[in-house]
Amino acid sequence: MPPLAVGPQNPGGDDNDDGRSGTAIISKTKTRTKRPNLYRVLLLNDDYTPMEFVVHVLERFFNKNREDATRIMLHVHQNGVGECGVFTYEVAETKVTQVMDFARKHQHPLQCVMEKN
Ligand code: TYC
Repeated sequence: MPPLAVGPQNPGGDDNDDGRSGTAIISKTKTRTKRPNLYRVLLLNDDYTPMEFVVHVLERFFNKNREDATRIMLHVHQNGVGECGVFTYEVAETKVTQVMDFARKHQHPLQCVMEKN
């Protein structure tokens, strides 16, 4: 016995059933991967924060080894600003907050900011 009539939107049917007995529509959903916006996290130079503290910040919060941390710190010292890393919005925001809290706790005026890449 043939199936009872089904409407144009195929009520009651599954997605691969066009309502005609013995036939099916195979649909494929396209995967669309969106690249996230990225943000640079920057350290700013000042006259008071000890160089060793900045190196420690780069090791602790940006997972730099001592050599890279020293290179970045000296770049900031000489140029006024330097990049610690590039992250998604939430990660960048967390890094900035962690660095600012840590600097405040140790009473250093070190500033850390983020900017859209
Ligand atoms: N200019 C600081 C000094 O001479 C060192 C320093 C480097 C401070 C980098 C901040 O982001 C900074 N003690």
